[in-house]
Amino acid sequence: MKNLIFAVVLSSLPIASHATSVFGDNFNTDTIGLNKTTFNGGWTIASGTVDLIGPGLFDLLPGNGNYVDLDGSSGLSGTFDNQIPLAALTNYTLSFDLAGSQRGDSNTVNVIFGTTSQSYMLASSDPFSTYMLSFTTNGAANYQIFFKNNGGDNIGALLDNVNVSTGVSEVPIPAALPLMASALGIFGLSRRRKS
Ligand SMILES: [Ca+2]
Ligand SMILES: [Ca+2]
Ligand SMILES: [Ca+2]
Repeated sequence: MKNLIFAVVLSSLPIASHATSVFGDNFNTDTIGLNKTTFNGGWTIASGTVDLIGPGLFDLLPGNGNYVDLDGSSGLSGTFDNQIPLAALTNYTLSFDLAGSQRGDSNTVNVIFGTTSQSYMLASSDPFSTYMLSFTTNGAANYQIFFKNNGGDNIGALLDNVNVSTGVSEVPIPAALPLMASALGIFGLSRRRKS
Protein backbone atom coordinates (compact mmCIF):
# COMPACT_ATOMS: atom_id res chain seq x y z
CA MET A 1 0.00 0.00 0.00
CA LYS A 2 2.78 2.42 0.97
CA ASN A 3 4.68 1.74 -2.25
CA LEU A 4 1.53 2.15 -4.30
CA ILE A 5 0.75 5.54 -2.76
CA PHE A 6 4.28 6.78 -3.29
CA ALA A 7 4.11 5.61 -6.90
CA VAL A 8 0.91 7.62 -7.40
CA VAL A 9 2.49 10.68 -5.79
CA LEU A 10 5.61 10.43 -7.91
CA SER A 11 3.66 9.99 -11.13
CA SER A 12 1.64 13.13 -10.39
CA LEU A 13 4.73 15.31 -9.90
CA PRO A 14 5.61 17.68 -12.74
CA ILE A 15 8.24 16.29 -15.04
CA ALA A 16 10.60 18.57 -16.94
CA SER A 17 9.92 16.78 -20.20
CA HIS A 18 11.53 17.70 -23.48
CA ALA A 19 9.45 18.65 -26.49
CA THR A 20 8.13 15.60 -28.32
CA SER A 21 7.71 15.81 -32.08
CA VAL A 22 4.34 14.60 -33.40
CA PHE A 23 4.71 15.76 -37.03
CA GLY A 24 7.61 16.73 -39.27
CA ASP A 25 8.16 17.36 -42.98
CA ASN A 26 11.23 18.75 -44.75
CA PHE A 27 9.78 17.96 -48.23
CA ASN A 28 13.02 16.22 -49.24
CA THR A 29 11.25 12.96 -50.19
CA ASP A 30 8.73 14.64 -52.52
CA THR A 31 9.31 14.86 -56.27
CA ILE A 32 10.40 18.32 -57.37
CA GLY A 33 8.08 20.02 -59.86
CA LEU A 34 6.00 23.05 -60.80
CA ASN A 35 2.25 23.39 -60.23
CA LYS A 36 2.07 20.56 -57.73
CA THR A 37 -1.27 19.58 -56.22
CA THR A 38 -0.14 16.41 -54.41
CA PHE A 39 2.47 15.93 -51.69
CA ASN A 40 3.54 13.16 -49.35
CA GLY A 41 2.65 13.52 -45.69
CA GLY A 42 -1.07 14.29 -45.96
CA TRP A 43 -0.86 17.78 -47.48
CA THR A 44 -3.82 19.06 -49.49
CA ILE A 45 -3.43 21.78 -52.12
CA ALA A 46 -6.59 23.57 -53.28
CA SER A 47 -7.68 26.70 -55.19
CA GLY A 48 -4.39 26.86 -57.10
CA THR A 49 -0.93 25.30 -56.96
CA VAL A 50 2.44 25.48 -55.24
CA ASP A 51 5.88 24.67 -56.66
CA LEU A 52 8.38 22.29 -55.07
CA ILE A 53 11.87 23.53 -55.90
CA GLY A 54 15.40 22.62 -54.88
CA PRO A 55 18.47 20.95 -56.41
CA GLY A 56 18.05 20.99 -60.20
CA LEU A 57 15.00 23.29 -60.33
CA PHE A 58 15.13 26.97 -59.29
CA ASP A 59 17.31 26.19 -56.28
CA LEU A 60 17.06 29.74 -54.91
CA LEU A 61 18.47 28.90 -51.46
CA PRO A 62 20.86 25.93 -51.90
CA GLY A 63 21.54 23.62 -48.98
CA ASN A 64 17.93 23.08 -47.90
CA GLY A 65 17.05 20.07 -50.03
CA ASN A 66 13.56 20.62 -51.46
CA TYR A 67 11.31 23.46 -50.32
CA VAL A 68 7.95 24.91 -51.30
CA ASP A 69 7.34 28.05 -53.35
CA LEU A 70 3.91 28.85 -51.90
CA ASP A 71 2.74 30.54 -55.12
CA GLY A 72 2.80 27.98 -57.92
CA SER A 73 3.10 28.71 -61.63
CA SER A 74 -0.59 28.61 -62.54
CA GLY A 75 -1.55 32.22 -61.69
CA LEU A 76 -3.34 31.02 -58.56
CA SER A 77 -1.49 30.45 -55.28
CA GLY A 78 -2.85 27.30 -53.71
CA THR A 79 -3.83 26.76 -50.12
CA PHE A 80 -1.36 24.32 -48.56
CA ASP A 81 -2.83 22.55 -45.60
CA ASN A 82 -2.90 19.45 -43.47
CA GLN A 83 -4.96 17.90 -40.69
CA ILE A 84 -3.12 16.13 -37.89
CA PRO A 85 -4.53 14.29 -34.87
CA LEU A 86 -3.69 15.96 -31.56
CA ALA A 87 -4.43 14.94 -27.96
CA ALA A 88 -6.82 16.79 -25.67
CA LEU A 89 -5.82 19.66 -23.38
CA THR A 90 -2.24 19.76 -24.61
CA ASN A 91 -0.12 22.69 -25.71
CA TYR A 92 1.41 22.22 -29.17
CA THR A 93 3.89 24.35 -31.07
CA LEU A 94 4.07 24.58 -34.85
CA SER A 95 7.47 25.60 -36.14
CA PHE A 96 8.28 26.30 -39.78
CA ASP A 97 10.94 28.00 -41.87
CA LEU A 98 9.90 30.85 -44.17
CA ALA A 99 12.09 32.82 -46.58
CA GLY A 100 11.38 35.65 -48.99
CA SER A 101 10.85 34.87 -52.66
CA GLN A 102 14.46 35.83 -53.61
CA ARG A 103 12.97 37.14 -56.90
CA GLY A 104 12.24 40.80 -56.19
CA ASP A 105 8.77 40.89 -54.63
CA SER A 106 7.50 40.91 -51.06
CA ASN A 107 4.92 38.34 -49.99
CA THR A 108 2.44 37.88 -47.18
CA VAL A 109 1.78 34.38 -45.90
CA ASN A 110 -1.24 33.57 -43.75
CA VAL A 111 -0.68 30.69 -41.34
CA ILE A 112 -3.28 28.86 -39.26
CA PHE A 113 -2.45 26.30 -36.58
CA GLY A 114 -5.46 24.88 -34.74
CA THR A 115 -7.22 27.82 -33.09
CA THR A 116 -4.43 30.37 -33.69
CA SER A 117 -3.36 32.27 -36.79
CA GLN A 118 -0.78 34.81 -37.89
CA SER A 119 0.32 36.68 -41.03
CA TYR A 120 3.96 37.01 -42.00
CA MET A 121 5.35 39.62 -44.39
CA LEU A 122 8.56 38.60 -46.13
CA ALA A 123 10.89 40.86 -48.07
CA SER A 124 12.42 39.35 -51.19
CA SER A 125 15.89 38.77 -49.75
CA ASP A 126 14.82 37.43 -46.33
CA PRO A 127 16.71 34.17 -45.66
CA PHE A 128 15.04 31.13 -44.12
CA SER A 129 14.07 31.91 -40.52
CA THR A 130 12.17 29.73 -38.07
CA TYR A 131 8.77 30.95 -36.88
CA MET A 132 6.50 29.43 -34.21
CA LEU A 133 2.82 29.35 -33.33
CA SER A 134 1.37 27.63 -30.24
CA PHE A 135 -2.08 26.77 -28.98
CA THR A 136 -3.71 24.44 -26.45
CA THR A 137 -6.20 21.88 -27.72
CA ASN A 138 -9.69 21.39 -26.34
CA GLY A 139 -10.82 17.88 -27.20
CA ALA A 140 -8.75 15.26 -29.01
CA ALA A 141 -9.35 15.86 -32.71
CA ASN A 142 -7.73 16.60 -36.04
CA TYR A 143 -6.37 20.15 -36.12
CA GLN A 144 -5.35 22.22 -39.12
CA ILE A 145 -1.94 23.35 -40.34
CA PHE A 146 -2.54 25.91 -43.11
CA PHE A 147 -0.34 28.12 -45.29
CA LYS A 148 -1.56 30.54 -47.96
CA ASN A 149 0.57 33.00 -49.91
CA ASN A 150 -1.43 36.07 -50.90
CA GLY A 151 -1.19 37.08 -54.52
CA GLY A 152 -1.09 34.80 -57.51
CA ASP A 153 1.83 36.29 -59.44
CA ASN A 154 3.61 32.90 -59.44
CA ILE A 155 6.36 34.24 -57.16
CA GLY A 156 5.82 33.21 -53.57
CA ALA A 157 7.54 33.02 -50.21
CA LEU A 158 9.49 29.81 -49.55
CA LEU A 159 8.51 27.21 -46.93
CA ASP A 160 10.51 24.36 -45.40
CA ASN A 161 10.80 22.23 -42.22
CA VAL A 162 7.25 22.13 -40.86
CA ASN A 163 7.19 20.54 -37.41
CA VAL A 164 4.68 20.12 -34.60
CA SER A 165 5.75 19.24 -31.07
CA THR A 166 4.37 19.21 -27.56
CA GLY A 167 5.66 21.77 -25.11
CA VAL A 168 6.82 21.21 -21.54
CA SER A 169 4.98 19.24 -18.85
CA GLU A 170 1.21 19.71 -18.71
CA VAL A 171 1.10 19.37 -14.89
CA PRO A 172 1.94 22.73 -13.30
CA ILE A 173 3.57 22.65 -9.86
CA PRO A 174 0.70 24.46 -8.01
CA ALA A 175 -1.75 21.78 -9.18
CA ALA A 176 0.53 18.90 -8.23
CA LEU A 177 1.21 20.01 -4.66
CA PRO A 178 -2.40 19.70 -3.28
CA LEU A 179 -2.63 16.33 -5.02
CA MET A 180 0.50 15.17 -3.23
CA ALA A 181 -0.77 16.53 0.09
CA SER A 182 -4.10 14.74 -0.27
CA ALA A 183 -2.39 11.49 -1.22
CA LEU A 184 -0.18 11.70 1.85
CA GLY A 185 -3.28 12.48 3.96
CA ILE A 186 -5.01 9.34 2.71
CA PHE A 187 -1.87 7.37 3.49
CA GLY A 188 -1.83 8.72 7.05
CA LEU A 189 -5.55 7.95 7.46
CA SER A 190 -5.17 4.34 6.29
CA ARG A 191 -2.26 3.84 8.66
CA ARG A 192 -4.24 5.10 11.62
CA ARG A 193 -7.19 2.82 10.79
CA LYS A 194 -4.93 -0.22 10.62
CA SER A 195 -3.27 0.48 13.98
CA1 LIG B 1 13.87 20.77 -47.27
CA1 LIG C 1 6.11 29.87 -58.35
CA1 LIG D 1 4.33 37.26 -55.05
